[in-house]
Amino acid sequence: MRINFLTQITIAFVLAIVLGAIVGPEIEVVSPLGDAFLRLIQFIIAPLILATLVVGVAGTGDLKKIGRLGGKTVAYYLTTSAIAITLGLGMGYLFAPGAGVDVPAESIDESAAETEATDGVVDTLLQIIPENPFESLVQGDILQIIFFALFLGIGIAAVGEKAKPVLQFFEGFSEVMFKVTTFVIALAPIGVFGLVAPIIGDHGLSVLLPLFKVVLAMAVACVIHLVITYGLAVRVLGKMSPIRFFKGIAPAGIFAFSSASSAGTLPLTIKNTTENLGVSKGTSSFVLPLGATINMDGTAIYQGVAVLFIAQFYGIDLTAMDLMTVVLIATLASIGTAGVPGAGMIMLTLVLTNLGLPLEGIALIAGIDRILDMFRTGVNVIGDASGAVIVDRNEGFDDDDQGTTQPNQTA
Ligand code: DAS
Repeated sequence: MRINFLTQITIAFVLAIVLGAIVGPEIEVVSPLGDAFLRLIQFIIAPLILATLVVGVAGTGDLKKIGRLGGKTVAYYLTTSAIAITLGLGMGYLFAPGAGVDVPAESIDESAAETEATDGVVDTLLQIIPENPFESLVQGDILQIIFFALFLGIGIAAVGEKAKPVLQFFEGFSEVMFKVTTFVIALAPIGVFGLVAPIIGDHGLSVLLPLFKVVLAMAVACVIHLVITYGLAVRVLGKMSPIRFFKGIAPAGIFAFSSASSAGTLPLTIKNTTENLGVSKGTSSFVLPLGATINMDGTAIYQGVAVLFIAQFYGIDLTAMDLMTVVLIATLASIGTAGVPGAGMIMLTLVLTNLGLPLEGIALIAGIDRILDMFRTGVNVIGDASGAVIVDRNEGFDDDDQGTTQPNQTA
């Protein structure tokens, strides 16, 4: 009998709590299982981002022809993602899920707690430009890899036919990395057990209380983002009643919440936007796959809530520069997050690494990651659909009978 992933993770989480509470600090013996899982999710980040981002950008075809549409779509998606991460940080401060948990100082890895001295905004932004992209890949400098992938994708799209073999390589590589990601995520129950049990063994059951506040902070931030950000956007930019929008996209939203996979929901997202929201097939088949690849507002919210929870849990104060770094990285990271279950947790290691926060913090929320993933995927998918409505109402594509696409007039 095959136990589904959610049940597996739940069993692993409960088992870790029970055994951690019974055995106590000696349960530390299972921690290599957790360390191995953390290393696994770290190793797939660089190739995953490179592949999915190159395909996401280049896959939109000849940018010259649809530069304006692509630019508007990406601009809208990045704007809502930046709003989302700011919301997540705001709720993280409001609910302060990790505050007040007294973690003995010796359990903090001083080196991890040292956040790099920031040299100011200009230097931080300059650091994104890679001097040698292959060195960035070797070093795993994700922001430089994202920068490299964006330009590679644009270059492939601009060259067109001659670059087809390159695009095909990255499309194949992207599929391979999606598959490897699902293999790694399938090991999550073992990883969760190896990560959570030692924490309970060392700190006792009281460490679980903040988790309820994490879910609450996540849920409130998601509802605000859905109602305010998307409600206003479809009303003002999409000239559509928010009630009609949410009713029309509800089936895809519910499936996304249940499946925790944007990619898996994509066919239903396209069906709902074309049949219920009047978006043309030309626009939906351009904007939605792009959105499923680069637009992950729910994941961006999660990064904000999770980063603050972990920083508060370990008693690390984040500076304003750190918060700006989180917004930049989480917005860019949400571009490279694959639309598969658990991908957001993989991206969290990238944000934590860049901030110098302890990766062990992931263990604290790994056990409830699937619950958080349901919220973030639901928002991801509804955000993609809001982009399709807005782009279609402003400068979408009509499927006319010559098979070409003509921008349709504002409704
Ligand atoms: N589950 C991912 C998705 O399908 C999002 C995430 O893991 O953050 O959108």
